Parts: sequence; structure tokens; C-alpha cells
Amino acid sequence: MDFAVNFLIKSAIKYKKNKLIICMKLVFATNNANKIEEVKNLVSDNIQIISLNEAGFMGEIPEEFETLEKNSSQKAWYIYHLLGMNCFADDTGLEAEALNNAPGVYSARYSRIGNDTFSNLDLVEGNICKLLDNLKNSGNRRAKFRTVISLILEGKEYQFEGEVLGIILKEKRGNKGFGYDPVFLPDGYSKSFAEMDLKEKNSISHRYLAISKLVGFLNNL
Ligand code: ITT
Repeated sequence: MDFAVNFLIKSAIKYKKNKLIICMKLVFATNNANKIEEVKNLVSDNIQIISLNEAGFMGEIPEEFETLEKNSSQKAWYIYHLLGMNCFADDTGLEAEALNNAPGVYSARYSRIGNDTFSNLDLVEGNICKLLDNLKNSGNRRAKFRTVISLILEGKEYQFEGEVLGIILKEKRGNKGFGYDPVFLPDGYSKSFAEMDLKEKNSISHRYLAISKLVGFLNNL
């Protein structure tokens, strides 16, 4: 009986190309639907990504620390304790060299920090406008996206990191992707992340690099 319950909580069965595949269920502890879509496209067939909605959780996840490492860890442990299911969380920040790595861990709410005019704009628009404004007199537009993933597996934590280097454009380009994608031009490419389709962004992004490490780790267990 214990085995059956354990199996139901931790595993799922997929039917693909006339084959039954037993896969590991992993809750992705995020409220960001774009991240879920990106990650569902990245993992191998033996992993089933469960969103918080699918797991029946509708609330906010706390993010109270000042580093990506600590925040991703906090998010993952919070959901693990709440749902009792293996899970992982991703914390991502855009780090601009000339701004001492800001917005960094504050990327999601950059325009809402401090008392500035950008707080009147839509959140994402405000974040981008504030970033461009803070860089307007700087000769250094180097930046990187950095993702830290914390995986909690059977009560043990593992972290995986991915980063992609590039520059912050002077104006927005493209309307795909999300967040800061329209102003980020990855090194070696002529398209911003928001001009790339999901497949292309997913072949080079910070999240792809971190997820690949997580998948590699799970496949070697
Ligand atoms: P969760 O904490 O629920 O996962 P979030 O949107 O708050 O969702 P993060 O704190 O990790 O996620 O990310 C902070 C912000 O960084 C996010 O809101 C976006 O504005 C931006 N961001 C993250 N990943 C990005 C990506 O791949 N492309 C562009 N912007 C991204």
C-alpha cells in the first residue's frame, strides 16, 4: 500500500509513440507561466513537470533574500514542505555590469523599488524603462542573465546555475518572450531574446543551461 501511494505521489505514466513511460513528477515552484512553458519544452520524457496550479496551490511563494541562491532555495523548500512533493524553483536576475549587478535579485519589481516615476507604468514596461534610463549615460552596456535552480529531492537540496552574457540594447526589439527579453542581445547573436522564437531562446538561455544540468543530474541518479 505504501508503495502504491508513494508511486502515485512521485511518479506518473505517459503514453508516447505507442510506449508507456514511467516518469518522475517534479513540481516547478513558480507563479510565472512563461517559465513553465519554457521548462516544459526543455525536460526529457522521463520527467513530468507539474505546475503549482496543477498541484492545487494558488498562493504567493515567499522570496525574501538578497541572492538568487537563497531565494531559489527558499521557494523550493516552501513548496516542498507544503505539498510534500519533489520540486524545484528557479530564481533569475538580469545583472548589468555598470549598475553593480542591478536589477539582479530585484529584477521582477525593479520599477517598484524606491520612489521613482517608473512605478506609474505597467510593471514590466516600468522595469525596462528604469533599466534603460539608468544606463543612458553609461558606456558599458554589458549584462548577463543568471538563473539558479534549487531542486529538493527526497528532502535533500541540489543547486544548478546557468548564465548567458550579452548587452542591454538602447531600445526594445521584438515582442516574443517575456520580462527583459526585448532589451537583451546575447553575445554572438543579432536578434534580441524577444526576436527569437521559444525554440531558439531555449537553445542558449540561462534557464536552458541550468535546466540541462538538472536534467543531466536526474538522468544519472
Ligand atoms: P517566480 O518567482 O514565481 O518563479 P518571477 O517572475 O518572480 O516568478 P524571478 O524572480 O526568477 O521570477 O524573475 C525575476 C524577473 O526577471 C522576472 O519577473 C522577469 O521580469 C525577469 N526574467 C526572469 N527570467 C527571464 C527571462 O528568461 N527573460 C527575460 N526576463 C526574465
